[in-house]
Amino acid sequence: MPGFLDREAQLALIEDIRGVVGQAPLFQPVMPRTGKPLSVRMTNCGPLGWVADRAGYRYQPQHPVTGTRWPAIPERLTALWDEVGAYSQPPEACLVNFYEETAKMGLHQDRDEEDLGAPVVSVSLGDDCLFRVGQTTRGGRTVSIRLRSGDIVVLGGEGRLVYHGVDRIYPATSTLLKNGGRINLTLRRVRPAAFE
Ligand SMILES: O=C(O)CCC(=O)C(=O)O
Ligand SMILES: [Mn+2]
Repeated sequence: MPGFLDREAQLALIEDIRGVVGQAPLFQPVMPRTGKPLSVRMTNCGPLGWVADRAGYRYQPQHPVTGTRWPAIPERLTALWDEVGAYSQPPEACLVNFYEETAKMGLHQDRDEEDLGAPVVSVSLGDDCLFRVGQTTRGGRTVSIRLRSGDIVVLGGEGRLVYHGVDRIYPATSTLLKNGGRINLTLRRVRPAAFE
């Protein structure tokens, strides 16, 4: 959904995320086994947060470095989930990815969630990126889309398990973040409703 959030809404979200990062600082995730750092830094808000370390990829209630619980998902984001996610259960995790100029994210599926019936709602803020979307199996045809600040992508329904990734950031294409870079937020439902 190109241009879904206007400038004012984007700035309000940045303020919210500043609050989250103040309580749950960005950490450097690493690849399971190899320990190779991912190029993004991340944090989370919500009852659960996605983490990556030598032991694997998973959702957990605590920040991996500080050991404290993740801060709550800001109301503006739960409202956005209600508006565009249209799912019966609230989101449980909001992953915050911070991309510096040279960061990227390889093609992958989002499938660490137990409830794959729920969509993933993704918000782009700051510099543009080249986003790539493929098929539900690895190696299929892909299309590239330039995502701009304020765009929303919903991975849901038949598209819930498509491969996707970020090939590059276009530095200095947005003035939203004082020091540049790109922030991506993904709202996720992790557990089936029975676990509420
Ligand atoms: O940065 C993006 O647009 C995508 C992020 C993503 O795919 C993820 O965090 O799983
Ligand atoms: Mn993803």
